[in-house]
Amino acid sequence: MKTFLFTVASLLLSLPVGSATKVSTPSPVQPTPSPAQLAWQELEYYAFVHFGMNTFTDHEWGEGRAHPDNFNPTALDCRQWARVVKAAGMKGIIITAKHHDGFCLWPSSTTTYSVKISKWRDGRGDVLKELSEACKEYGLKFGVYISPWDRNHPLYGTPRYNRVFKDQWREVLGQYGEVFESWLDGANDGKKRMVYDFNGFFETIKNLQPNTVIFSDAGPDIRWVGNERGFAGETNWSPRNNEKTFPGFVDEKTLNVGDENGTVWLPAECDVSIRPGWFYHANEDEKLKSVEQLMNIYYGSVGRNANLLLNIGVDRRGLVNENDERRLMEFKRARDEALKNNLAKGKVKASNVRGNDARFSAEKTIDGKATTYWATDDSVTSASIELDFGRETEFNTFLAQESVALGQRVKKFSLEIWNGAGWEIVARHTTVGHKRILRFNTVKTLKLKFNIEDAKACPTITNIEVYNSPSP
Ligand code: FUL
Repeated sequence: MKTFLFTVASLLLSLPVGSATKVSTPSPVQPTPSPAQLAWQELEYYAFVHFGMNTFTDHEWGEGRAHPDNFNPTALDCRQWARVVKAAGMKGIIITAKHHDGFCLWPSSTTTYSVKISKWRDGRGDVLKELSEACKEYGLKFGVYISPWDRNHPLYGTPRYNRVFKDQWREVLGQYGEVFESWLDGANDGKKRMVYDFNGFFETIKNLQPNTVIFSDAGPDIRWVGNERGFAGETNWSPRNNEKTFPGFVDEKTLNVGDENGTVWLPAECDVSIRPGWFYHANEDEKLKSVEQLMNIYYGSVGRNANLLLNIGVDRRGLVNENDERRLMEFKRARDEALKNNLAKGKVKASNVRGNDARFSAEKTIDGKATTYWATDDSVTSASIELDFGRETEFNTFLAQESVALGQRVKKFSLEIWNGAGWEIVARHTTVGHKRILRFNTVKTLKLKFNIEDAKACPTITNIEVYNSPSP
């Protein structure tokens, strides 16, 4: 009996109290991102550049018959692209190294249809070399899109073309330094249909650059979001059931939302053009998306657990067009203004803290550190944190982030404000993921409550922010 009491007493004494305890970190919820996928998610916003023969023939889908001499930028300057992109707050550039017309922007040995045969710089020009060097200089990531559909190559439509396509990846991934994202679609010819060796393509790519992330409609690393409007689903899971999908799979409904119980980590990327078309057309100079549209796109992509790949116009001079530059900078200013003054300061407490351990306290959501997070006990999958501003505070924007290295967990959450007598609901939604941003009519309150109403496992919230944006 004595021994029993002693055991109980020592058990009680060893119960977690304050920061002295050693509760374990939460186990990951599968699937989880690879280090390359995690690093990719941090980029959030980067540029797509469609530039090539179509720029000079005023086409969107060239047929691969325009003479190579048509490609002749008068003042190509990739450092100008990099300067603009950097100033716009974007983290990298993905270039159409080859679009469907088959024209290669690098001197390829796999085709007779490339810069090598054009009169531009007497056939000695190499856009990829110039761009990759400019990206390095400006601290930007460099990425490439090579279209599998090739309307020029004589072997297209035969199995031998698969080798050509792999060789194109070998050339591009082998000579220009690190490629952060390898982008391809499943585009195919209506008549000369190809059976693409996608697995072989992916293997070739990964052998050359193990850290690149491969984008396609079906991954293997990044999935298409299912539309070219720039919007992920309100619910957006990075996990995905990918067995039945393939590059060329275009089911917006499922691509847009992912799968709550998906077996692979396959986060979404939103590709959208600042102009109506992907390539530069002078007659679209007045048709760029407005700042308001771009802000909606930003909240609909980065604000919904996706990355934003915004396409900009490089014109026939080989420069980012003035109209695009101006709009990009206006968009940057609007974003900076909207998310300038983080009001998430004050006293924060949680309904449950994992093992009562300070390492997992509610404060971790407002400490500005990406490595720390608030977590609950394993048995707790609905919990809330309460932020007391200390004075009446007006806001219209709320941002939350999960520590997705441990898997995406939150299934349902809500936001409430204190109205003096009770809690009033402001918003109720589903997923959070890497980043979730909510906008609502301006409210004024002393405190807010972020409720995780349901989660796959104990929530791990790394960050919350609150803003009073001038243009919600
Ligand atoms: C699609 C292409 O068909 C369009 O021309 C554009 O390049 C877009 C980004 O991808 O698959």
